[in-house]
Amino acid sequence: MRVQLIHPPAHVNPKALTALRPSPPLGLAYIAAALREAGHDVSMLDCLGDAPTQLTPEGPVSRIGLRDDEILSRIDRDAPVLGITNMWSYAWPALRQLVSKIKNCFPEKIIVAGGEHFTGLAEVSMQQAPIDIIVLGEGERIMNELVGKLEAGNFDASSVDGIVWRDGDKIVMNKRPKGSKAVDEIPWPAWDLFDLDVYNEHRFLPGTYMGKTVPVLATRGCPYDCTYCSAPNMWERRWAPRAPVEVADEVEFYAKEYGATHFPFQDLTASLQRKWTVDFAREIIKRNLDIKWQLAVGTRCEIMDDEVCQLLYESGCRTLYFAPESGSDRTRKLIKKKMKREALMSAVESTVKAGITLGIFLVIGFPHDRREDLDETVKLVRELARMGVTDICVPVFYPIPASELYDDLIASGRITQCDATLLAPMTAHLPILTEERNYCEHVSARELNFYKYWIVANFYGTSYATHPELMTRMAKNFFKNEEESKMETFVLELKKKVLGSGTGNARPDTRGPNSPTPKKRVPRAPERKSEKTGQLIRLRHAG
Ligand code: B12
Repeated sequence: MRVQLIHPPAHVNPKALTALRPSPPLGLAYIAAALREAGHDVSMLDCLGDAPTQLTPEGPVSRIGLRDDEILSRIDRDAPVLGITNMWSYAWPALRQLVSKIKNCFPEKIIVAGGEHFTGLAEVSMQQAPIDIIVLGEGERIMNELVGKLEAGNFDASSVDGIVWRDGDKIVMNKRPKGSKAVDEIPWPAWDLFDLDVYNEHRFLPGTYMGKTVPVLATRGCPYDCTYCSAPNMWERRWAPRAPVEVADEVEFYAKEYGATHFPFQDLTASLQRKWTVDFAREIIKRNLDIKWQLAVGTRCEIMDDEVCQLLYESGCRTLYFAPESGSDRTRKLIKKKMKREALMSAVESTVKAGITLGIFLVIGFPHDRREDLDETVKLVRELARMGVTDICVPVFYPIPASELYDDLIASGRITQCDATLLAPMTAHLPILTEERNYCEHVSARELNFYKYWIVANFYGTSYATHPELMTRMAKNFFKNEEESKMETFVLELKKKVLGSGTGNARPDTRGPNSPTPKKRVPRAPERKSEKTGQLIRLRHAG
């Protein structure tokens, strides 16, 4: 069957104080690869990659990418199924308008949606836009079963586990299949359907930019149940690692076939098992690949001792982020972080000693936070700075759909299911927090603003006073346009804003509705054979 997948435009808040940049949709690239392996004819409409410098103000945020009329003109007339992704709920208010326009123009097409947002707010999304089917959670197996059955005709939606569909006016949610541990069966992402050179050129990539980049994923899910995170709903509380050899094969393939030298991992938490982490590092070292990599989204710290960190550094790992979220034992307990202070401090020591750039993720203003909790965070960041930590990130808490705290705040009536709530992540990095965006019961927005800047000043003040070499490095990198830390990324993004990187228009549509795959740079991933059976590795259906 012919399927067109759509990567919507990105949204940024031009006033936000953040180093975050859009990035290529790894999840959608996996869906494309799975559909292609099942024999379907897949094309990709990359609304960001096709207009990376086209900035369109849309209320409090700005869109980067194609405008709606340009997107509609690029819809594949011959594809009966359109698949659309959305990872971030803050993008939904804009995206639902686009979905409605697509359905108005192409009422006969089946719109299938997937991604973190749709998994967290499936019914709401179906009520607010003419989506036909939502695939919940991990999508490869469910999407293959769905499209296979649509192609076979006589489609019975109730027979596909893990989808939400329309039965007349009713919205029906089928039961979700159990997540599979057989992650090595999943075909490598179809990066050949994207122009990753464009993402590299604009540094639209996760983490700090350290050279020609391809994002990768080594594991799926996370066994923890932190109250502010939606991962338990998205992936169940499972952790499924790929075989270290498999991940190294993929990295080596991009290094050899695309000349990539940098690999940000998008895992929720890759370094959960000491043995897996050591085996992976040794696999990379054995292959003598001249690469750099990082865990761009944060990872658990418990296994990080001297031996592990030295091996990681030797294998090219240059940046890690630990996420204690707070210096307060009370807060960490209440958010179920299950991270002991001793484990954190010893991991920090080993990581810094190995020469790996370390950043720390913190959050202030959790609903239960008190001044004394925030004071603990102030003390913690001073100590971390003295120990050689390079960066901190301190957004003010905002509720994420399908997380425990989100449901609590809805239940208590503190928030309602509305656009303002969804847009909260977009305002979390604004210079000043206002009371209506403050979800903390014990500390006012004015005080939280004070604490945010007091924590940042204490960290960077102590850091540069005790590690002046970090300032010299930043100055050097500023002129070389290089970045080795979030602060350096932030400063370079400011430079880009001030010097103006120039806004451009959409790239010419090289695809014409009838040419499925345009010329791309990353070659198509090879077919893989199982070492044991010699058989081609194939994705088997769920259940
Ligand atoms: C990597 C990551 C980042 C990276 C880059 C993300 C990127 N573009 O790829 C960075 C660090 C930039 C980032 C930033 C932020 N992130 Co983030 N991020 C993640 C993380 C940890 C992993 C995403 C990932 O790669 N997963 C692996 C792939 C394979 O999974 P997937 O994308 O979900 O795709 C699968 C399914 O969803 C489904 N699927 C996906 N698309 C489609 C389409 C179809 C048609 C179908 C059928 C199926 C399908 O199938 C795929 C394969 O199984 C997720 C948590 C998670 N999902 O695991 C949080 C997460 C998405 N991030 C989150 C947030 C809030 C943010 C920030 C807003 C935080 C902040 N305030 O700054 C910023 C926003 C940045 C921005 N640019 O605007 C929240 C979003 C919650 C929500 N509902 O909005 C999440 C869920 C974290 C959490 N649990 O709270 N993030």
